[in-house]
Amino acid sequence: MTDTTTPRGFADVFDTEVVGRWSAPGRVNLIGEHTDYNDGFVLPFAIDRRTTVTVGRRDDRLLRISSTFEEGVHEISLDALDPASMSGWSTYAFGIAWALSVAAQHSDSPAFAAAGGDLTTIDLSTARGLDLFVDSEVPVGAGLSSSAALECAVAVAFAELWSIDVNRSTLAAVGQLAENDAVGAPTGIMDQSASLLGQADSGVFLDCRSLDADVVDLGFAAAGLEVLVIDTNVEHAHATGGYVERRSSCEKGAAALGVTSLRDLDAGDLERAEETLDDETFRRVRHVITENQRVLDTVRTLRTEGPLAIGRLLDASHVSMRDDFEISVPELDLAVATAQATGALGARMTGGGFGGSAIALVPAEARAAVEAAVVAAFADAAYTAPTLFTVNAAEGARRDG
Ligand code: GAF
Repeated sequence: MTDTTTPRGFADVFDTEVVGRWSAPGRVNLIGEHTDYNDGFVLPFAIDRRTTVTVGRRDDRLLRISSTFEEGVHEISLDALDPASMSGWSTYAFGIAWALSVAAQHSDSPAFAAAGGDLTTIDLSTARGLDLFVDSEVPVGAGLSSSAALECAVAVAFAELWSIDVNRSTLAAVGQLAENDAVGAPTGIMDQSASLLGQADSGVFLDCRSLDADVVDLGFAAAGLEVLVIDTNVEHAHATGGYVERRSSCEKGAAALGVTSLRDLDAGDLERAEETLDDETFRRVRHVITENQRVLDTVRTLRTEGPLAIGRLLDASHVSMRDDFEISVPELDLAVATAQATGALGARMTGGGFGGSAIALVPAEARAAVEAAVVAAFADAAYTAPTLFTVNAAEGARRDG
């Protein structure tokens, strides 16, 4: 009799020999939302939920991929890497191979230029094909970057197996290129950077213009704090609607104010922005300006006073996203307000918005009460039950075996 509880594995699908296993984490953004594509600051951390890819080497030029979450095998030839012929979830993996193959043509793009390195050394012309089997603990659609986790696990596997010698910022830029031009989502570079550069118990403080990344000790456990994720189970998407619109509002605001990007503005420009822009664009711009400042304030506060003092910055970030950037939804607002009212030091939605997850920074002894209150509030409002779990800051992409 078949044991239906055993998940499918590499050997159920492929007959090549396994040469290794690589994994990459999802991320929680502690603070700094919609600032990455404005050349601004972000402070995400990699989480202890990972996507793993088990790899076998082939003798031909095919990339084949399968997973625990969907039966069947997707395949593409390394001689015909073209986003137009990619579809579905495998685009995140095949898109990385495509982005590596065209990276040198993008060497002048701001991300590749900032990342540095010689992209002409990337040569897939003699690379052998691979069989890839994916398993993931990162929930899809929860705003925790399941797509970046897959991209980055595959990217580090490809880099090692195809002897591509580039730094991790360059791999993040490769991931962003795949997401933008193969998947079609005009996202920034935060998620791939967090997944590639994360370290245990630390945040990744990234300047998205220079790509300078600094490790910031979060010190949550030592302060008796936990990060509670409240996944609203309202699914979000980046390739459509609101995300795209917010990005164009920011570009419009920057152009009207005569700067390359909103990063070039600070609180001293708010009055001029209000006089120059229509009300909606002004509020989008104000979010980005104030959010950049909150990232800087959070990093400074973590380094001086410690994590017990950052709650009000998380709360203020949520208000800005709710009222100025307008990317929250009632379920996220309820999760945040309930957590704040029942013991969280601070709470905010995390990620692109329009659904997905909120995070709450809670004293360990208050966690059960916060969880119970959030579940009850969702039931009272007749919302779909949320999924709650805690996360720790974890190591970025790596070889596991
Ligand atoms: C999504 C995007 F992928 C990121 O690049 C970032 O813009 C984020 O939304 C909002 O901060 O996760």
